[in-house]
Amino acid sequence: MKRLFDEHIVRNTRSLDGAWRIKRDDGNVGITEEWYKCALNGESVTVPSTWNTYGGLLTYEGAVWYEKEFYNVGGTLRLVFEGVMTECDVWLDGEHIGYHYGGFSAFDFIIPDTKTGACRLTLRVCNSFNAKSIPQAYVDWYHYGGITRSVTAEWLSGTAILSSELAYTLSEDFSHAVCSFEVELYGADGGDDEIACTLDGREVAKISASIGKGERKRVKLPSFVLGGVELWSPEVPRLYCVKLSTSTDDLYDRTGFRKIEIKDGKPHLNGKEIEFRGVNRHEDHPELGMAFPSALMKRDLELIEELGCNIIRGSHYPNAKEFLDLLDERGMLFWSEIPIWGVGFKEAVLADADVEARGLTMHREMLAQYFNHPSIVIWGMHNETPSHTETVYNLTKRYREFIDSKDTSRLVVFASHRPLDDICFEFSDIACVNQYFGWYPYNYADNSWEKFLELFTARLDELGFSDKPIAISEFGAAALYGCHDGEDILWCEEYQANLISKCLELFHSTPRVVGSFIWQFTDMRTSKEAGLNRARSFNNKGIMNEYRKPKLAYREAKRLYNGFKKQ
Ligand code: ADA
Repeated sequence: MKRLFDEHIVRNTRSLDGAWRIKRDDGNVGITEEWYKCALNGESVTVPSTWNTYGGLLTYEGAVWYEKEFYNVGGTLRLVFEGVMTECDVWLDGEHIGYHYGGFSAFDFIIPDTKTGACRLTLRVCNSFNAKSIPQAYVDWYHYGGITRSVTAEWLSGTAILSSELAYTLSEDFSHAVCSFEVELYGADGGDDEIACTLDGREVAKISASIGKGERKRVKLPSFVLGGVELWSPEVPRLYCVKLSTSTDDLYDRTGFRKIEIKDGKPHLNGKEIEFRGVNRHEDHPELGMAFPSALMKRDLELIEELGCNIIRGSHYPNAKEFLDLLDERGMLFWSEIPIWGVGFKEAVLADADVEARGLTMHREMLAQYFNHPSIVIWGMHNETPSHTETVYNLTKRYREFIDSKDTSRLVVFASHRPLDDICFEFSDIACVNQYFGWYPYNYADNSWEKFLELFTARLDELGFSDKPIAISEFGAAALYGCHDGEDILWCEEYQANLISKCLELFHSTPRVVGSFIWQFTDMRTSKEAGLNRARSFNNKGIMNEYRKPKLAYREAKRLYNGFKKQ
């Protein structure tokens, strides 16, 4: 995995990033013509990337085949894909080894008893949409395709450690934590071994385990008490180094101890009330799409820190692990969600059992892969669905039950665009609403935000949720970078800046509102479906343009957010 530290020192790993070859499959004939059986002789590209970066493929939707040769040292080979958009089949030397759906989560395949020597890895990657896709074709981001995140080959031996999750409960005074690790093991050779765990170099747990060859199983290590806990917080993002090892393998990770909860109707972090000063961010670059370059992740984070934010909403899908590592290091909070997004998800789509199951798998993958990141304080279940219907009520209930069965250490929410008839708020720790008064509809001069907040608060109280905090998970207006005119002129920087500053002042001074998430950090390319209402086919509600040049709204939000920080 591409992280900000090495996950393995003992395990033999090799990055498969770099040169690959691709061949587009316009007629979708690759499988029937068995393209996986021999070399594709396609054109060279660099992975990770989106194919939309390459000539002639900017708007291509369908299947593209990828191929790479590498030296296999033999034995148990594990292939780890951190993100392939959106679905893919994988072959090794012409043998089908697996399929994965979902563009934003990592997956792996383990192939035992492989031969030593040069081998050929082939992928059929497809970004088409159908009635069961997550997301649906109607999204407000671009339809990218390709191997968008890193690929790694690993060779496993003995008892290998595939993943680990640390669950902990902090004492009331936060001085100590009762901790337990659950690890996922793989029997590359099978047999007995000891799994040991250290935190910052100090051994904290050990267990013996037997595993069969080819078996994948989860094991809980004995729980232990960690005294003198140094908390992770935005001010002091203290991280602990986790090392898990067997006699033949190792896995490094980092974690931090913190407590997020709602108390007396307000979010509290480590016992202290916290106001969320947030921004929505797409992991998107104007030239490179969702294969977002590492070097620019840090730049984005610095710009968001300067803005005075303490939280980012990863709208609308799990972000690269590397970005989460950065947030862990710098004390930035994060809301992570799956791409069940808006308009495309009509009630009938969400009523489909396959779609619901797919969403559940995405939740399962997100929770498992991001479990140890202290920066993630919120899991998001969905965004702007028909949450006034029983279908979505039942779906939300099941998703919430699932998340609660895996992790009770974070807040769980969804973002509603129909707060006045939504029936799902009981499943959300914060009532999160997306509203665009001042843009759709264009009526912010008549105090619609103030009126809305009154109505919404009254509705929550009536429903018996008088203790439920409100967050404005999206609000904003579009402005074309460099377009200047009066404050009442739509699409101008002045209009956007004025709207955002009025909103921030209002939300900050409304006691029931505990956070605001500006829509959005930067402009970004959008889909054909959404593009009709979007100048340049971009969502222009960024407070910076797509090249991270500040609009007036960035400066206004920076002034206000940094001011709120001091209060
Ligand atoms: C919705 C949606 C965002 C974006 C926004 C907009 O609230 O959740 O992804 O599309 O609208 O710009 O209209």
